[in-house]
Amino acid sequence: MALLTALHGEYGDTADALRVDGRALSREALLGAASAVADRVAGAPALAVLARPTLETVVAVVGGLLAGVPVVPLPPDSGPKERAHILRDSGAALLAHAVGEPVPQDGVPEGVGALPVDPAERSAARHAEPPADATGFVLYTSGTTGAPKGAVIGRAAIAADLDALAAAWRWTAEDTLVHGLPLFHVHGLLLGVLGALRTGGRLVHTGRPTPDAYAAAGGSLYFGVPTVWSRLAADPAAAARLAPARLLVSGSAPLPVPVFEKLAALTGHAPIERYGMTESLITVSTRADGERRPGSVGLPVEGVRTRLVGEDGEPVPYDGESVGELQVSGPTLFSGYLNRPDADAEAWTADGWFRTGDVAVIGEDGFHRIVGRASVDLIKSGGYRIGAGEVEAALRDHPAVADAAVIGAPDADLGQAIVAYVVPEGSVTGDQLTAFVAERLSVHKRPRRVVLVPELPRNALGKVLKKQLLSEDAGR
Ligand code: MLC
Ligand code: AMP
Repeated sequence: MALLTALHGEYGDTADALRVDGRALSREALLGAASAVADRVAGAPALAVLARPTLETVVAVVGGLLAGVPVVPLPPDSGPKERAHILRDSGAALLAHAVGEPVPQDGVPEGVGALPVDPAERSAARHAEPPADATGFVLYTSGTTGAPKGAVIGRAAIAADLDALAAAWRWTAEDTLVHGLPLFHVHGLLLGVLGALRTGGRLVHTGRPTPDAYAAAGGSLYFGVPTVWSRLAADPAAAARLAPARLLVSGSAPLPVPVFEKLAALTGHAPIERYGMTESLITVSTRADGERRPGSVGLPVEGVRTRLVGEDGEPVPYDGESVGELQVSGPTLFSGYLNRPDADAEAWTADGWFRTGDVAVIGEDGFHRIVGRASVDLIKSGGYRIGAGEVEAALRDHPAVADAAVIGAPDADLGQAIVAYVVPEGSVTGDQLTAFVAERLSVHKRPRRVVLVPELPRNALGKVLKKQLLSEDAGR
């Protein structure tokens, strides 16, 4: 069966089946434009896509998928260092971008050719469906240290996850999905674009996920990260305009209970909360036809199994109180990290389960509650996953930085905000350091605050005491 079922005429068509930031395409037009991309990329080792929130990005991604070429979404604001790593590590031969749009020069290795994408182009060629076990994407995601790792995601995993979510959320061709999330992650791209192209409903991508844009979009199904929902809950007039919708879905970070409650009161819809990871796709969710409990992510989706494991390696009871590491298995899991056998060895258990690194509680009724991350060094800010180590390494590249430690400080808007504690050597300001990081890494990895200190608290082994830094920071 095709991955993007709806592209092949199964659910009919409309002139605005797909709308991104105000520009629309029918599914037939998307198929023609994406086939033109597929004609040009067929046989390439991988296709990188400069993933701005545009129609061109969707056309390029679908083109890569039609051709059976692994797609590597490149965050459009990634600095040269991050860009070079992603392009080199993935082995991408081509970088797709909107025709007429400037392509970054820095950090694009020699031999990576630019591929201008024009949504007005059409090709009548029809590419044979690649095998289900072929790679769909290599998605770069942060670990606690080092450069981002490429998670290799199979087409079958995507199909399995989308079908499981369609069942959990009763997501059908009747739905109009609305969101404005970035097109280089699981949430915005795999669920938010491919989901619509598999279930057959319309898609409205709002460019940015602002309360006004969501209010104006008139959808039935809305996706957002908690920051988006909390901004919407702070705008009662916009929130009230979501009342006619069918389902609001939150994920990518914990949805604070007060935001859940406010949203329910303003829109009349208790939001669905679901949990996932780049590596596992979405594995746990509350259901459209089930209880939507604030602070809980519900039950494993169809085909997925979960278990809780204690620090001693023993199973943790499902009593609603005992915490353990959440491990997952099932058809939605990724195939492994690209070029990183060391990371694979850490991530998988001997019996084939994936260690999420999240700490959770499971109740007697099977409902899952995510308590937090096992490591303070994996930060979620605005739903973006950011490794403290990567930001620290970027800061240490600055000649006036002797030492640096990055924490995720609790933040009402972003969940966590990146705060850098820096020991300077010579004269440097916080703003200069923030700008320095922004030149190297994606914008969302910039520290929101830089605190200059004479030294960092360390234990006898020389390890920075991040928990101490977090509590000191809270007192500032
Ligand atoms: C940002 N800005 C900064 C800054 N960081 N300025 C100074 N210093 C910094 N450190 C700038 C921005 O460039 C922007 O400028 C302005 O400040 C507002 O930025 P912001 O507060 O970040 O707001 P916004 O850009 O609106 O971002 C919030 C957000 C965004 C929620 C829209 O964080 C977002 O899109 N998050 C989604 C992440 C996501 O999709 N994660 C899914 C991962 S997949 P200007 O000039 O541009 O306005 C996954 C699996 C799963 O997790 O389970 O789903
Ligand atoms: P990413 O790889 O960007 O998809 O980030 C995955 C991480 O996001 C998970 O390991 C969790 O820490 C976090 N996450 C995703 N969804 C939720 C949720 N509903 N509640 C709490 N944390 C979540």
